This record gives sequence, C-alpha cells and structure tokens, in this order.
Amino acid sequence: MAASPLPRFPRGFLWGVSTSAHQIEGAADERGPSVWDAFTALPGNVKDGTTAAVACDHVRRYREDVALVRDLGAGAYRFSVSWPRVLPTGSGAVSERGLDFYDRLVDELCAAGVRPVPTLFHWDTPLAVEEAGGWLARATAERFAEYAAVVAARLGDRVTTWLTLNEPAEHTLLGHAIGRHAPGRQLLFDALPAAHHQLLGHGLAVAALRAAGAPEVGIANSHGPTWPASDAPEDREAAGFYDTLLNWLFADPLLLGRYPDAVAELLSAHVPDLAADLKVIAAPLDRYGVNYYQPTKVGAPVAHPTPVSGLALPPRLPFSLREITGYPVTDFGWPVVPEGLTELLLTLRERYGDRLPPVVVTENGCSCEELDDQDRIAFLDGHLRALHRAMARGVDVRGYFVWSLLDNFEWAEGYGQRFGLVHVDYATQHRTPRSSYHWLRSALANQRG
Ligand code: GBH
Repeated sequence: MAASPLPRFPRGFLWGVSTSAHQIEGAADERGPSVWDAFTALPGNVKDGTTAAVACDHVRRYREDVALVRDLGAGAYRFSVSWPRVLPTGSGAVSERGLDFYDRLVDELCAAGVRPVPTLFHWDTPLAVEEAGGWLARATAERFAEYAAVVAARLGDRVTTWLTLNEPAEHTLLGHAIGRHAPGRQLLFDALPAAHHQLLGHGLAVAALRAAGAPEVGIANSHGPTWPASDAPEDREAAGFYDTLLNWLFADPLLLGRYPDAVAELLSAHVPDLAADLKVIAAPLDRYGVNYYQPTKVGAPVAHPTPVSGLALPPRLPFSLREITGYPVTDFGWPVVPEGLTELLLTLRERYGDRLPPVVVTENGCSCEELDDQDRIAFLDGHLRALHRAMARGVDVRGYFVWSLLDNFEWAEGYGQRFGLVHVDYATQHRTPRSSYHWLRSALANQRG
C-alpha cells in the first residue's frame, strides 16, 4: 500500500476508467465483421491464438460492469463505439440492434451518475471499409464522419464529451507500418497516408459532432517522451525522428495546423491538397486526450534489432529501440516511469502553449495479473503524483482515466496481459475487483471528502 495519501486534485477533476469495444464487448455475431476479426482468424497473429468473439461478454453484462464503475466512485466511463456494430458494412444500413446497445449503455451510465465518454474509433474498422481501401483510402475519412453523425444523432442528447480516434499513431505504426496489429499491413513509410486519412476523418467527424450540438470534443493520442540512447549525434538524430513520428506527426496538425517538415515532405506525394486538409484537421478542440504508458529509448539503426518491451521493429528503419533499464517493469515488461508523465505534459505545454486544449489523461495503467496487485497500486500512485506535479507546474489537466476497468483482449497478446482494476475469469465471466480497485475507491472517496 502507498504510504501517504495522494495530493489533492482540483474540485471538478474528472476521474474515470477506460475500455474499448473490441477488447470487451464480445457478441461478435451480432455485428458486422471488423479488421480485427479477420486478423485474429489468421494463425500466428495473436500470441495465444484467441479471438475477441466473446471477450468479457460485456454486451450482455454491461449492467454489472456499469455497477463496478459506479461503486468505484468514478465520475466518468470511457468506452468505444464499435463502428461495425452500428453500421455492419461501414456505411449505409444502420443496425438498430447495435445502436440500441449503446443507447442502453448510456442510459445505464446516466442512471448511475457516471458521465459517458464515447470514443468513436478504437481500431475496429468495418471489414467492408477495409476492403474498399481502409484508412489508406481518402473516402474512409468521409465514411467515418457519416458514422459519427449517426452515433451523435442517437446519443447526443445524453453524451456531452466525445472523443474521435484512439491513438492513430499506434494504429498507423502497428497496424499499417509493421503489421503487428490489424489490418496487418507492412508498409513502413508508405503507411503515412493512413495517418493522414485518420486525421482527416477526425476533422470531418469533429464537424459532424459540432453540427449535432456536441458540447465537448477531443481525441485520444498516445504520447511518451523519447529518450536518446546516448548523446552521440547519430543517436540524437534517430531519437528526434522517432519522436516526430510518435508524438508530433499527430499533434502538430491537430494543434498547429501543420505537419512536421520531415513528414510533410513524405506526405505531399500522396495527398492532393495538404493545406486544405490541414484546415479541416486543425478544427478547435475542447479537450486533448493523452494516453501515457512509458517513455521510449531510441538510438541509431542497428544491424540486428532486438525486441524491446515485446516490440520488434524491422531492420530497415532509421532508428532502433533500446531497453530502458533501472526501473521496475510491469508483467508486460514495460518500464514503470511515472516521471515520464510529468516530462511529457511539460513538453506538450512548452511546444503548444495556449494552443494546447485542457488535457485529459485518457489512458494510463499497467499489466499486472495478481489479485493482490500491489504493483498496480504503486503504478497508479506514482503516476497520479507525477500528474499532480505537472499540474502544479502549470499544465491544465482536467481528468484522469485508468486503463482499464476490466481485464480484456489485449490485441496481439490475446488474453495473456491483464490490465484490469477488476479481474475477469474468462471461463465463468466472473468479475473480481483487485486490491487496486479497492485502493482507488478509497483514494477517490478521499478526494471527495
Ligand atoms: C493502448 O495502446 C491501447 O489504446 C489499448 O487498447 C491497449 O489495451 C493498452 O494501450 C495497453 O496496451 O515502443 O517498444 O516501448 C498503448 C500503445 C504501444 C504503448 C506499445 C506502449 C510500448 C512498446 N502502446 N508501447 S515500445
């Protein structure tokens, strides 16, 4: 148990927990297929050979899950809407059954006094949209905005806070550049149009949400400090380039209305009118969501890259990942570096100044299997203190969401990594709150007291 109580966060600070549709919902036969259904069907793509066909059976058990959020004392619940559950082929015919599910979920949350915070896209592109080119095709951005309008028309009377995309950086890198995630493309730098079209889809969706009267709109981007492997110029240069791809490729267009130079050059060959698109992409936002897990150490390319934190990058890239040592690691092998969150938030504030909207940490958490998960308590305690330090130094942060409420389908890791405050026994679907759940509940009660 953490020794001293957490520092006090401002009144009105939004405390929440996060999940995503594909990772918890199950009921795959009640929606259209997504790229993840196709990807998990191929042997070798998911470590334990599992799929998310049932996952946490959340579509049937959502009432129990909302009760867990309520009893935790959280003020908000971030979930994602499955595009193929609402539009089985991505556009055209709406599934009333699918929309009804989110309608009931939102009602249940409101009745429990929990603010619903939907994310419109957490990586589960409808298969039909993928077959028409997926995020490599410009038309997907338009289909996405139409889908956003459908969801907003149904839920907009009760939802105040919307997020468009989850981590377009990871979806580009893992899904389109190196093929570790669905849709499994290995395009390296030719994946950049997928980044641009996600951003364009975001901008068009913001317009659709505004037209539907949405009061608060944001995005959830993955961020982490990039640490150069050494002071040698070649390591610094490699780290700077990686930093651009992970952190600034997505944030600069959103917040400054331009791409970093290195990226603009690579993209201009693929995009007819970059300047016009950037105007759409840079639509003002009310919240800037930050998903933080860890810093990354990066150096010059090496002949034989070794996997770091379970991630192996192909050899032809102009940088290589290096092991961060000297910190505790999670079950996943990721280093636990709370001060990286302070550093990151200060960097965002410095880079964007007043153009940075109020920040919400939309994901932070760790993989830890034990029911008495003291390591997760230490992780959350450390990161909340680090967050508070950034706030004390002037970063405007309005909320913090733990990833995740429940153990769930952890993408290419299958069910092997467990991020839940609540343990899920997949054989029985029994939910058991871990020690961290009880710890967080009393920390939140203290904040209110
Ligand atoms: C999030 O992605 C996702 O939004 C969520 O769905 C997922 O379940 C959760 O995190 C846990 O994984 O660069 O070698 O140091 C997080 C993206 C990608 C962040 C890998 C940490 C570490 C690998 N993560 N990265 S490395």
